[in-house]
Amino acid sequence: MSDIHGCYTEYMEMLEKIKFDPKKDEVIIAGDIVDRGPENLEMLRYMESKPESVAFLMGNHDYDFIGYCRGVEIMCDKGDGEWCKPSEAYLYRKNYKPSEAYHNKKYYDYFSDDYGTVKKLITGYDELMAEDFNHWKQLMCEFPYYAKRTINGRNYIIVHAGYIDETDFHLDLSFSYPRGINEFYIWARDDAIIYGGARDSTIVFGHTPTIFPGEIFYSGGRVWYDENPKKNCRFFNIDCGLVYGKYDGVHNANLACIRLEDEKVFYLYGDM
Ligand SMILES: [Mn+2]
Repeated sequence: MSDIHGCYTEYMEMLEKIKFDPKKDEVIIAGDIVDRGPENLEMLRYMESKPESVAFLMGNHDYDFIGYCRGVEIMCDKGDGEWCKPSEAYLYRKNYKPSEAYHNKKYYDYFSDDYGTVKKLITGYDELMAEDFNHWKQLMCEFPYYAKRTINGRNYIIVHAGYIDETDFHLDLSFSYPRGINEFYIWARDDAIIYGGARDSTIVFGHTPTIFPGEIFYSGGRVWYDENPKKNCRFFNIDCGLVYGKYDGVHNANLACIRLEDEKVFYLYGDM
């Protein structure tokens, strides 16, 4: 699965649907567990619980969230080696009055929080401590950028946005991804299939939802598939844009789960 984006309930419904058994099965979440959706804390607590036989991979939203967590730490630093509570940080900072709390944009100078996730966490859950954000940061820093599995003789590479071999990561690509190949793994769009892939492999990725007409991966909210015969490489884009349908009303959005043994795709909505 990929791109859960704070849709914990739907994620759990999918685990039910596929009858996930951690004693026999493995679930790989191909990045982006937070942002956009409503249940970010539930996803973060789930990650913290280190669920058996569940692998988390790095997504661009997880990567950014690491930075936001660092921002919370800085915001909460009282300067005496202690952290204040995030919800009370304004009390400890010069030039901030309680009335300026969360609604004051200056308060957020410490991190960008592009999707308001941190703001919702801090304002919605008074019990959260700076230590929680520190812990999430540490756990997410450990997320690998891709996973490789060989199943029934097929080589699968699971990654958030796109996979590329280091030998194919040319100089001109480094202008698009100046921070290096890890940036390709979590940010690639069309490049995922134009330059990406790997010989004799199947790439399973998400990141760009298949629900927006006109985009290269458009597939009407179904899993998108293509092949590169030159590399004997196959591509599955499994991000069917769940969060856009659930909370932005986009038609045909879905959560997909691909079972690699037989490449059967399970959809949360509809049974196609
Ligand atoms: Mn993404």
